[in-house]
Amino acid sequence: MRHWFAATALFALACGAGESAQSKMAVASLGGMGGGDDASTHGAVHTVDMVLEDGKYLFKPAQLVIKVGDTVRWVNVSGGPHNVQFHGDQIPTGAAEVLNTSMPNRMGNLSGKLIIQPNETYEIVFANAPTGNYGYTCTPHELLGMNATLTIEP
Ligand SMILES: [Cu+2]
Repeated sequence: MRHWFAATALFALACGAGESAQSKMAVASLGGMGGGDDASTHGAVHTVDMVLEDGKYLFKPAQLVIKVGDTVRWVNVSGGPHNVQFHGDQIPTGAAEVLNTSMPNRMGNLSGKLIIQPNETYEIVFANAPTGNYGYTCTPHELLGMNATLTIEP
């Protein structure tokens, strides 16, 4: 009964003389609100450089603390190609699903695409990510010790 009443009321409103412009505005504004809740993606942006320095492949900083909703932007500064690959056994419970959903252009499970061009970037927005420590590596340079830890706080 409730739906029937609402639909009838809207219909009556839309058909009311001189009311159509106002009704359209109301509908437009409702539509805008339905565009998605981006509030959790407006956190701080942190930069991590990926470098080859003195013969060592490094994430700089190798330890980074962020808050849920923040963005991390990895930059291919030197020594690329690099990528970001999280270790499945070094992330909080429930994080794998969130990461695989949040990581753009994955080339595999928990593994971001290679960034090849100088200063090319790779970004992850950690919205809805479980808090805790996230160990990750760079697939091409994992055996060369290119590892880092991200800590997500509430
Ligand atoms: Cu690398």
